[in-house]
Amino acid sequence: MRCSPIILSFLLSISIEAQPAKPNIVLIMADDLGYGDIGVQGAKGVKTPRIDALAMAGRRFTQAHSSASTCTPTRFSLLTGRYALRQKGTGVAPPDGPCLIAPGTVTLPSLLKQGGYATAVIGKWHLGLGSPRPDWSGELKPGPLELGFDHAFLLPTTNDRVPQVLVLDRRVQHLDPADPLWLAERLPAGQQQPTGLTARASLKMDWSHGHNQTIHNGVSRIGFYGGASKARFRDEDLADQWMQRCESWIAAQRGPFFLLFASHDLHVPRLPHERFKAASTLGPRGNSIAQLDWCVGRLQEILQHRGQQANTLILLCSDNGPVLDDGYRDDAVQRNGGHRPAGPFSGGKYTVWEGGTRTPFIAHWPGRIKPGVSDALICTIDLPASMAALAGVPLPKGACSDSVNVLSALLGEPQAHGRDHLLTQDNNGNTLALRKGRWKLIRRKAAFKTQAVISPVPLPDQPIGLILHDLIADPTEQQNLATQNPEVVRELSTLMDQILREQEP
Ligand code: NG6
Ligand code: CA
Repeated sequence: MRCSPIILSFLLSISIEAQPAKPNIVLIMADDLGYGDIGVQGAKGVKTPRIDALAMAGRRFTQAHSSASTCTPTRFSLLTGRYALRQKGTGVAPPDGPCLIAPGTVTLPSLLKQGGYATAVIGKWHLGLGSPRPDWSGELKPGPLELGFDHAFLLPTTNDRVPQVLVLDRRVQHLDPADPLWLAERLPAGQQQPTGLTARASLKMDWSHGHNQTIHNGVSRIGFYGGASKARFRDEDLADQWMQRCESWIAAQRGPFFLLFASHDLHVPRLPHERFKAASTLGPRGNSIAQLDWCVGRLQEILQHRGQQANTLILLCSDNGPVLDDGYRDDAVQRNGGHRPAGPFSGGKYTVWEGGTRTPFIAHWPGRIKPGVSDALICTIDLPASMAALAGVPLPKGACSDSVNVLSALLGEPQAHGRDHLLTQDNNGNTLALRKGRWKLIRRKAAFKTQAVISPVPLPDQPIGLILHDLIADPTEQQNLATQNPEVVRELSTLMDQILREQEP
């Protein structure tokens, strides 16, 4: 049968319309933002009106976790859908560290790319670049572009680590070949330059522990570097530069897109733009929260301006729990007042207590996600499986095997449920926690430094070994119920061992 071109184009348009359009996905991952650091979850001394509005118009999750209590392992799992403890060397990445994810690995962006998405990462990377180490004056490869991102505009690690330059796709932006960038753990022999130790009095923000090497922008950092004078940024301008890049990249898209905006707020050194100087009563830590909130609003404006707001799923979460003094004297402790960065929970960054990984988590998609609050157990590691499901991309066999498809919970569908259980870890996986139902088993292999812990009540000294908490009766994790509940300990230990034994297929 012959079909006239008019009928054919009519039939084609019906079939296109019958296919629900794939939404854009904007994933905002904050840095060190605690459960209690946003207005809707009780923040005091800082206002987060844009984040609060996002939460009110979307779904707010009260039992969402980052998979680890530091940055690198959480981001590793966010992209790969694999628990970071399965790969050695996934703790906080050093300035000169190699790319931690092997090219060819199935990742969150590679899955979305397969589903027809354009993909970009803008902000903090902290997963290493290059192999066996970054070639700062050449191509920084492998990196995000080998892992499924079409575009990258990045701070290589953290801003308290050298170097203070931005990476545009595979190269340091504005690098003058006549002024190459060198980087070292120790100051090379014969090289003279002031440090946080030798020129401490000149610093605009003093350090409290570590962070006393190269000085840039009046702030001393971890590690040594030199050169690249035209490539260096001012910390205070980072958020604006990232927002400009988000805007231009979004404007260039003609089909569905996935943008990972990995904010550096509120990681140390906390140097938000000067216009946020008086944005909170908490000092730089609160002012950085205000800057993050501004970015959330700015992204929404950008989407609105392009007519993309209704068709965009915005997700917001943090990479790990909060910390007050993380190495700089920025008054975070002195000006904290009655604010509870981890909300009602114990512990914070570096710990597997709830405060270390219980993250703010918002899913917002106008017209599609019914506003509300959900207590489904979900984790940042679940985004590869969930976003692949949203994009209609089947997961290749064995890929992202620790990632659970929690899309129905994210969308707030009836009968939706989150995970059955969840493993969380500290930086290197020396301390693990397994959550299942009301129970949480902590397995602690090493003594724990408590310097960074923020808790509503002092935590008892906890032994190396097994600790069992009932999170319903004891949400602040005060009591070890292991001795009274041997059968629960046995069940959760067996499950933990089973998870740890699972290898790459
Ligand atoms: C620690 C740093 C801390 C922070 C952290 C990584 C010192 C004393 N402390 O080693 O300031 O940079 O690493 O944070 O150097 S994260 O959020 O990227 O995991
Ligand atoms: Ca972090």
